[in-house]
Amino acid sequence: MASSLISRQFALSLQKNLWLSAPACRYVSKAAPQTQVEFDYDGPSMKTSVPGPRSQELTKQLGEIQNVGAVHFFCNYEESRGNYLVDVDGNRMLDIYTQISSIPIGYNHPALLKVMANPNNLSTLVNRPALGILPPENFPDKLTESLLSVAPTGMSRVQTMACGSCSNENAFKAMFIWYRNKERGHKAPSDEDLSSCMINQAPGCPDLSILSFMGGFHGRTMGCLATTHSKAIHKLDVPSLDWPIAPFPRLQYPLEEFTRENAQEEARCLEEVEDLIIKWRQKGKPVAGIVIEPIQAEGGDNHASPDFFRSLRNIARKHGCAFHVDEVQTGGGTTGKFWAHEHWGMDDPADIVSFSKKLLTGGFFHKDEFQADKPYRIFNTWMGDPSKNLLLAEVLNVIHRENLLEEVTRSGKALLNGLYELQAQYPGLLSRARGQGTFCAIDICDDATRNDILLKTRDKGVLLGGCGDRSIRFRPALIFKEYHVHIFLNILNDVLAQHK
Ligand code: PSZ
Repeated sequence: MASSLISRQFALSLQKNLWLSAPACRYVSKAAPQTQVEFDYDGPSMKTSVPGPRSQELTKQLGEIQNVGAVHFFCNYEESRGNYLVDVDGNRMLDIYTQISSIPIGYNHPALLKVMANPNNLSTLVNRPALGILPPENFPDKLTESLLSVAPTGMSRVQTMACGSCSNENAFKAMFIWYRNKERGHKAPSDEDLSSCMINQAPGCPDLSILSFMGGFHGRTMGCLATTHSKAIHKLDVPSLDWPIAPFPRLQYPLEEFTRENAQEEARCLEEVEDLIIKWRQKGKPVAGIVIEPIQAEGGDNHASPDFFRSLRNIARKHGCAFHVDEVQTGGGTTGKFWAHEHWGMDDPADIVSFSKKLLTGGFFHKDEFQADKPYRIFNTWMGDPSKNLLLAEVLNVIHRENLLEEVTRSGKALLNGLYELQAQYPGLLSRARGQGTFCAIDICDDATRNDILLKTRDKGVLLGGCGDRSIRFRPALIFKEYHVHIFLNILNDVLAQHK
């Protein structure tokens, strides 16, 4: 009885989403400027403080089943539209966090609902294949239409995966396989290789390493976790690997005002990278690959200059290390270019680029030589999800049709300028405003104040996230326009004024 009720409710909600299209939304007139988001609401609307009573009730219920310590509140995804997330207590919040930076074009975008409602797509939604062995007929075409249309320079191959960690984990394996094949002169593995790997011993399981950066985040699975250095709570009690960790530049902002000091800091870090590569080779644990985020996200929105990345890429090449750029959080247009590494202006930016979040499917692009030499070496059951490729193809159409990268650049400028102004107004509270596109952040004087500001802005209808020790980060969808920036700045200003 209960299950039939749930499935009926589910069917009704699907129907409502697919066919009745957004009864509660406010459609702006067709004569409105192009930059309006047509399926958006017109502003936040708060009925209770957050979490409201219904959220609290549900948290208690879920608490009987799972750990709910991280749950902020429960959502009503049917009523959420565009830049606004609606919760189960009827609060409507301007969402500048977007499910940890993973909603590309807002909630319930009509173009995506249409893809879902198309009967031709039903079999892709219903039958999830084991893509590595039994892909559907349209799979090569769909990959070409979606991921390959945004392939980074020099890369025409892509492997899809289910999530960001899974993508990085497999990218690391691809780098190790590449490195060992190089060392073996592309000959077949020896019997000793094959027997020793079965008991986790060299030479089959070689002592190779991946160099990562302090403050980096690359996921929570065991291999990725060895390269994640953003918070102790992620790593505590989990055995790890003796891999080198280089310092990531700690720059001063605004970057234009501190070019000399920042160049010195970057040179210091690059020198350390080369030292570590040499040290680990001498230790018998050569560095097979270097992994880095274009902007360290979880670790506190730490930036580095295009010069830093160009030099780092050269160091990798010089020492025979693969260069893996983790664009899980920076990829998909939020910095004003589709990939953040495009800002470096390089012909050969990377060997591997991993993605997830805004790309809807996880995966990694790679150069031809990083394709594993044999099938089943980079493999798992699902290896992605074709329904996500369908949605991604449509997301890319919308980005293109609505010039969303230009829009991101425009609203990003308005956001950063607004943050600069607030920082000048509240020098004791705010500092280090920084960003690229709408991928922005600002520091608050301390952790407790940061958390207090996050709660107060949420109660006034703006959803933000923290990162690092005391930063607030901004991660809106690509349809976040200048007028959304102004709604947000006014609310933040009110919260800060009360704080003074
Ligand atoms: O607390 C967490 O587990 C979080 S909070 C934000 C993330 C994870 N980001 C995921 C992420 C990322 O930002 C970068 C640069 N690389 C890899 C990952 C891992 O992706 P998922 O979470 O999909 O496994």
